[in-house]
Amino acid sequence: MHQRSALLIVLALCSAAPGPGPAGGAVTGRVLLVNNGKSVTPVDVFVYLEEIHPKHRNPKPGDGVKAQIRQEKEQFTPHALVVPKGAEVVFPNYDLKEHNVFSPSEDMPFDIGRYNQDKKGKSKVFPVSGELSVYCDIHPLMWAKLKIVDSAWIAPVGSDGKFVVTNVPPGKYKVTAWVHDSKEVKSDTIVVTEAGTVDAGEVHLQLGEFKLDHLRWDGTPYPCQPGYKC
Ligand SMILES: [Cu+2]
Repeated sequence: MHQRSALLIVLALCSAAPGPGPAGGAVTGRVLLVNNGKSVTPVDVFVYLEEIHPKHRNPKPGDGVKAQIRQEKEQFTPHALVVPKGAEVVFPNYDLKEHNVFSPSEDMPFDIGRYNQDKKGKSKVFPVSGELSVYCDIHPLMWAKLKIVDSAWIAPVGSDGKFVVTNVPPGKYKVTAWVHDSKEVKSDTIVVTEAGTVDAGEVHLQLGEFKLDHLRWDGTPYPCQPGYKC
């Protein structure tokens, strides 16, 4: 069981790049996170907007966007992050010990190697949409979930369930609510007008089952170590 209460969301890191042009409108709403029939405090919950009539965009919504997941106190922080397609995610190491970053994801497996304290960190660009788990090849309890979306309009959900997405160009959208290991939920279609604020209402998101059960990059089990049952 992981410690949701201890998680931090670095809000500024995912303030995805609004495109050039007018400031646009805002979208507000609320996410009700449900676990076993009861509402729970939202942690690691995000929303992003999907266009009803997507426009072909070049560059990608995340081109030039940098986000960060730290390695600190033998944890990845934040544990969950949503970034726009094309974004670069940096993994600085703030510990005085070696860490690694890899993902066994079927669609986007990667391993950026091991490195000791390095506050600049190594990074990786994520050019396609998807969802993947990120681990350390040395420490089995280190985990993060990364979601890459074809959207420039991403916002974290507060502990009160509320969210605000700003700088949204006029048009029709659906709000998608996401928390890792769960199915996404979409709102009804909303219409954003220039400089206006539209309330998307409330969406109910069912919390999934989190399992920290994975192998190392080479497919072998982790060796026994303090705090880890092998
Ligand atoms: Cu590590």
